[in-house]
Amino acid sequence: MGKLSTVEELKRAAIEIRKNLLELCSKEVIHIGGDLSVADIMTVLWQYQMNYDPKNPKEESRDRFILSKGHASAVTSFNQAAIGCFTTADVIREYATDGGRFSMHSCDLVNPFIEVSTGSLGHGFPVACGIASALKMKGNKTSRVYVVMGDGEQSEGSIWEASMNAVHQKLGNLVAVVDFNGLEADGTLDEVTALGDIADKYRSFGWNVREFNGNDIAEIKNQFDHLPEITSDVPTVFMCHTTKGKGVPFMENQVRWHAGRVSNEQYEETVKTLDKALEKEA
Ligand SMILES: Cc1ncc(C[n+]2csc(CCOP(=O)(O)OP(=O)(O)O)c2C)c(N)n1
Repeated sequence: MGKLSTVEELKRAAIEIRKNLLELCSKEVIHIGGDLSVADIMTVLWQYQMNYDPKNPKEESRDRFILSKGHASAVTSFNQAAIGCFTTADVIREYATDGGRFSMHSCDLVNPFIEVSTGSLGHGFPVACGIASALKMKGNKTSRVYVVMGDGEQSEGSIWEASMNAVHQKLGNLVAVVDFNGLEADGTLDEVTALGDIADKYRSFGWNVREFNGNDIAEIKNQFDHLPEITSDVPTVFMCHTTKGKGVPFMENQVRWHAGRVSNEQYEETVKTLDKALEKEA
């Protein structure tokens, strides 16, 4: 338990996260498609990149994490479990129970490892920009603010208002991640609200844009390794091309698996697939 350092370790950790997600998904409805698409990014972020002490979640020098696509709460919880915030068994036992710490959206009232409650799309990103701005004003030079968004979420107007302000405020301590899986809850991006070239939009607003495969652990790690200085003047956005449902063949690129629960047979089949993937990485 704790921080990992190599691509090989991180690849195995991401498969373990997927196994945990599927176990939970055999008991409860979760947003499995978008949890799986962002699983590799979240594994590298939580288990390698972030400066975060699970024993002291309010330490001033910590990195901040905001899940703007708040429905990906399960993949967040399992990664927080992996670094020791609580246990994986806690997440599975308490998920969606009355008063429990874990549910379909993350809540800061019951879970001290959540900076800000999210779930209403388009809200987490402006809050993250505000936190980054406040840290900068306070002269904090140790903390980055990481915020994870969906690509469908980019159709919220608040995203673009905040993205202009982040450049205006010179928030070099801000790292935004867009989980670009091409699907929303009800269809493809182009069917719901076509957004054109999202990366180009950020570029035109003055962001440092990095576009890469968000299911490639080595590439994700490489991009985190080469972030600009926290004290730089330009915010960074990772435009991560991913596959919704990644790692579970019958879920990949299927709108139907935005959210759901798997049958016992589907669960058994998936565990075999993921165990084979683990053997390959051994
Ligand atoms: C303001 C708001 N409108 C609608 C929803 C319902 N909703 C939950 S997830 C989702 C689709 C989001 O798509 P995307 O951002 O691409 O997430 P991903 O596909 O990665 O899960 C929608 C519309 C919401 N949570 N908030």
